[in-house]
Amino acid sequence: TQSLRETLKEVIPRKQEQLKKLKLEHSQAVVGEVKVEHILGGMRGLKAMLWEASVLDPNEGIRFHGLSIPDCQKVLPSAPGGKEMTAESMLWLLMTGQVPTVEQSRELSRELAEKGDLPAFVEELLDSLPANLHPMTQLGIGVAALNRDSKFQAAYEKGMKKSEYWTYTLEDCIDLVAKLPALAARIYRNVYKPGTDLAPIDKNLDLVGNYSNLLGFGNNQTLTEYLRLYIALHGDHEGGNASAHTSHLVGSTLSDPYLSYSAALYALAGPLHGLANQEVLRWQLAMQEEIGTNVSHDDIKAYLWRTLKGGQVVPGYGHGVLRKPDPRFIALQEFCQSIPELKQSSIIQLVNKTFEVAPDVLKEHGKTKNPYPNVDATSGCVLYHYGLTEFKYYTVIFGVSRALGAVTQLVWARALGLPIERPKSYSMDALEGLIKN
Ligand code: FCX
Repeated sequence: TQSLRETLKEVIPRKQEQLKKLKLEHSQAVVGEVKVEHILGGMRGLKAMLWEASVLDPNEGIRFHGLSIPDCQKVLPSAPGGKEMTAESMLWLLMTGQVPTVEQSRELSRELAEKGDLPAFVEELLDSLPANLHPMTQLGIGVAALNRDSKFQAAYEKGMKKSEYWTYTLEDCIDLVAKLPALAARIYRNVYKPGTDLAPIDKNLDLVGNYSNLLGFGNNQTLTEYLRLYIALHGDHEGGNASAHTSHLVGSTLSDPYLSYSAALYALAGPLHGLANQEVLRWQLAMQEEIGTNVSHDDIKAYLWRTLKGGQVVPGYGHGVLRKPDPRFIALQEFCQSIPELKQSSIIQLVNKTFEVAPDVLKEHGKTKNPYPNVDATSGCVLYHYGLTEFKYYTVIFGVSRALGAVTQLVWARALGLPIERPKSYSMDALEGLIKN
């Protein structure tokens, strides 16, 4: 069977040709206009980036190389004994645009497991960090430190050809994805379970199977399957979101994949982005504390208004691009509904009930362009139900996942020879000058 590297070697020349043709024949074609609102409004909606692995439709949600989430759930290989798509199947799809065979995805699992151990100095570095340093800060530090062994950086120093950039980038990307479970689980152990042993990486397990095992939840098949789905689903959400864009921007300077992804993690750590899943749980638990578990729709409505009138956002609702309920939210909710135990869970029921009320309240509030839930509205509640209750840790799981899309883009950006990013900025005076002219 063809390996990931062999498949990419076949796919890349075709894409390089496509890019050449686009440049040659359409460089001057107009696909949109730049308005002052784009410059003042966080570039929302501005068509300004090339991103191969996925495209986000405001109404349908994300598609990975054209495949919707339900499509992926049907065609992407699962782990032995499981039903949900694995992280490595998703990585393969994102990287190559092709659905891997079961054998290909297992082969990738094996490679990742073989490369999964951390260098001793990174273990020592993580162990030296204070337990009250946010887990996301720790993850970024750990990922950045892995760049001591960057193959891209070493080859760059020796002087490699531009055409070789992507091959070394790919090696770093595989190493990085492989080491994320050990890194993320060590942080969990150090912060929340000090003194306990970490399981060794099992060479026969998939990436998320190992991650779950290292976290101490390996015996919980339902949680492990949920994590597989969660991590595959969060893998990529086109290029303009803050974490993906950060990784791409930093990578465009030819910083290696470790430094690029470390930077992305600090964008993900913001409460308007990935940290929202921690915030959702904090907010739902505060609601439960204040109004109890057996709540009516009116109780939730009143609580939502208190949040909004307090000048806060409702975490887990709204989106920069999406204008309908997030299909990732729906897929995770369907997972909960398919497991009787989860259906009965008070926190999952509360998330559901909030979904029944919040869109109307947000519509009445009248500010957000999207009153519907995003993925963060539900992603933490299953973790919480099964005893992974340390919600400051939740964004780390998102961080393990988002690497799949970010590293894919790093490989493609180097394969396509994309340049260093350098958009033009203006002061308000200069902008007024532009408007007058
Ligand atoms: N609750 C209250 N107000 C909201 C809101 C929400 N959930 N979502 C948006 N608004 C407000 C905005 O704050 C803005 O107010 P302003 O005009 O006073 O500044 C107004 O509505 C217009 O914002 P809008 O254009 O709809 O949304 P943006 O593209 O600016 O922002 C995010 C998108 C996601 C940042 C925004 O909806 C939000 O803050 N949501 C809550 C946090 C969250 O769930 N983030 C996770 C998003 C995502 F899935 C992820 O990255 O993980």
